[in-house]
Amino acid sequence: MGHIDIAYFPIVGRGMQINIICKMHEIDANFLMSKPMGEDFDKDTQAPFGTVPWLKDNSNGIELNDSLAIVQYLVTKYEGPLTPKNPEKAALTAMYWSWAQDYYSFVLSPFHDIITGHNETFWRNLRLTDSLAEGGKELGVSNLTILHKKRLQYLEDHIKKMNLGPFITGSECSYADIFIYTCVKSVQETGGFEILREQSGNEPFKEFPNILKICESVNQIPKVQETVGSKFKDCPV
Ligand SMILES: N[C@@H](CCC(=O)N[C@@H](CS)C(=O)NCC(=O)O)C(=O)O
Repeated sequence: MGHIDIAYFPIVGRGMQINIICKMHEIDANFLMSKPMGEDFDKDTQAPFGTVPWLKDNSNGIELNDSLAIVQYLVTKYEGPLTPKNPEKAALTAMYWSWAQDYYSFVLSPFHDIITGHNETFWRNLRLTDSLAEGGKELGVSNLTILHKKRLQYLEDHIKKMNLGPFITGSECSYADIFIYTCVKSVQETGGFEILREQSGNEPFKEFPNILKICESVNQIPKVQETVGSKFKDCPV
């Protein structure tokens, strides 16, 4: 058992990037599956904010309950290829991570509610993204598809204008690249996101070649390949 405990769900979500980061930094973590999708951990009673991902480093007792805090802690405390080389890279990485976090929160997460049939208003209101409130599923999917394109277009235009590559902060992969990659791949490959693929002629990133190029650079990293295996195809979302 590793000295770091990390709890998440058996989905890509906000968890797979943490698995990849641990692999790339050779961090020996013990991955727990939280209720209601697993039995190792109860996010409602054990995580301070009732969400996952959650981390506890048993070497010093620190407990973290936010994905950005978790990845920043891991790459700072356990140095490796994803550790930012200077304050400028650190700030840019956090900014691009937050782009992915917003895309996840406002597009992918509400899609999850539609895919999994999560209809409780209170659950959706917690996310401030009650896309099912008016018009039901069909309008919800259509609105979220528009939002998906809008959010991606900003990143695409920015990459082009700033001539960024092969990774989002330059020549080296950052933890932001990993999150952008897991978001894109989950839309491209997981069973649940067929709903969005169908809306976009099976090519949800057709208009975003520069984003796809960054994902391809991440995909070439052997430890990324080793971690993901067939998980994108196996996970529901
Ligand atoms: N800002 C938080 C958001 C955490 C979050 O909403 N996690 C979701 C899973 S990706 C969750 O725990 N949902 C279950 C719930 O809210 O009860 C982070 O990035 O860690």
